[in-house]
Amino acid sequence: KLEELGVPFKPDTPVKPDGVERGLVGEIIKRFESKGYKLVALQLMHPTKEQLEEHYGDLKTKSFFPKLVAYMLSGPVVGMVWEGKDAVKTGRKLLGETNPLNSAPGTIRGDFCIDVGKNLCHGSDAVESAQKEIALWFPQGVKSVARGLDRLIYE
Ligand code: RTP
Repeated sequence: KLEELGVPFKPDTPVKPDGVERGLVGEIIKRFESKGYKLVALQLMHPTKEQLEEHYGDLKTKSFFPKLVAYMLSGPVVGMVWEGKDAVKTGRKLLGETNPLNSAPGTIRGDFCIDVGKNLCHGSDAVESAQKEIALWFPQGVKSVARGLDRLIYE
């Protein structure tokens, strides 16, 4: 287990097409950096329909699924992996609620958007999903930058 190895959690946090289009990539990176997380992978990507159907597999039966996939295909996204203490749980706090109208000011969604269908960024909801999502979006592997943990852990 990663926790037993002392490896900090690593959520996968892509900036969605509206975030790239609106020039908010730097702002989103800044929020995670300012909090104290380390950026360990970053990539501008043009996702395929197949990758998105796998990424959002849990939502396949939802009525909004086709629109969600179409929106995620509408432009490039920026995939990121962040490393640090409790990064999944705290990372999602930095993002805010799924619906930006319920997101507190001070969160990314609370400060920059109003539509659930254009909510700027995704954050893995658990360490296990982060591992699956990192494997999906960064198949080349991600190298830890944590002190004393300089080794490939997602090969
Ligand atoms: P994400 O996976 O993108 O981080 O978002 P989340 O966990 O906060 O929310 P989830 O329930 O996994 O939904 C994934 C994305 O689907 C879109 N959505 N649209 N009622 C709707 O139209 C609706 N509900 C969800 C959102 O873009 C959400 O982030």
